[in-house]
Amino acid sequence: MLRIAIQKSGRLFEDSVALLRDAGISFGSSHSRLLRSPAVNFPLEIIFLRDDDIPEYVEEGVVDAGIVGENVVLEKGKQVRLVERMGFGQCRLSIALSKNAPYKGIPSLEGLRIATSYVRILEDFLKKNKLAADIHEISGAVEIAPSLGLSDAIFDIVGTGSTLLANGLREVETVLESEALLIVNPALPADKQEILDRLLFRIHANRNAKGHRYILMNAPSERIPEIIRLLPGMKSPTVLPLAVEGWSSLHSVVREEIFWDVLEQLKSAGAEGILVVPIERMIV
Ligand code: PRT
Ligand code: ZN
Repeated sequence: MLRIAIQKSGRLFEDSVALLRDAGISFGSSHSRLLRSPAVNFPLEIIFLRDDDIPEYVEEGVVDAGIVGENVVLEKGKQVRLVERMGFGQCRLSIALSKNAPYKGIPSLEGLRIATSYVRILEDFLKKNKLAADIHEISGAVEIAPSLGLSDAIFDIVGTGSTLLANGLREVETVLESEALLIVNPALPADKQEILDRLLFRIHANRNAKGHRYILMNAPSERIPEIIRLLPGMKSPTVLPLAVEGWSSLHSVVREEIFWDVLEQLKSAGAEGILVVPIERMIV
């Protein structure tokens, strides 16, 4: 059985639950009062924790794996193995100044008082840039520190940036681009690794499916070679004869990012009745 920790409530909760459910894993109600929930159809137990505790629990082997923001993983500095970037929970850790404060690049930060709850990451950044600054550790509502006269700058998580704006602050340096990570205990035994691999297989099948579309079209048979050149599919496309003489049906898989471009080119190449359908699961 693999024990995986996810955030109990908060910004990563819903995406983490959706990821497991989309992988076909059923578990009991994920009500916030519940602290653990065994999966009914997969050897997995879900433990609901505060995100700050997840790296330590994973390091100590209290849980085998966890889904948590990279910002938290780096700040806690625990010994964990990174398995996968999850593609959700994106944010950045940035330095912000009062909107009217002068800023001429990183040297302008020298000697400033910076309020943050991310002391370790900020110290690493300052050290790398050979800067001395006065770090004030505070645990919440960091954005109001400059207006209270507590600090000259802040170092905090930024999502859309509207909280900074609302507090009269201006983002001047991005120190870290973060997203949710899947981390595991570095000494994961082989039987648990096997379960993790099964889980990853499902997660990848879903991710691949989301990034691709299945495309079907009809075209005059003499146009097929040209159309095939336009389709960078998984292997070569499927070509089937239509009941009408001289026409074929062609099926392929196209990457999400390029399918609009490909559609236009297919149309100019003589394709008709083009259908684009979502793919539910895709194993490559
Ligand atoms: O209770 P628990 O300790 O588990 O939760 P928490 O309150 O510590 O964390 P939570 O749920 O707020 O965030 C969990 C994780 O989501 C963070 O560790 C980040 O990895 C990620 N994340 C993504 C964010 C944001 N986006 C984000 N915008 N975490 C916090 N914010 C804050 C930001 O600091 C600002 O105060 O949200 C506010 C709004 O941001 P703007 O820039 O969109 O205005
Ligand atoms: Zn937290």
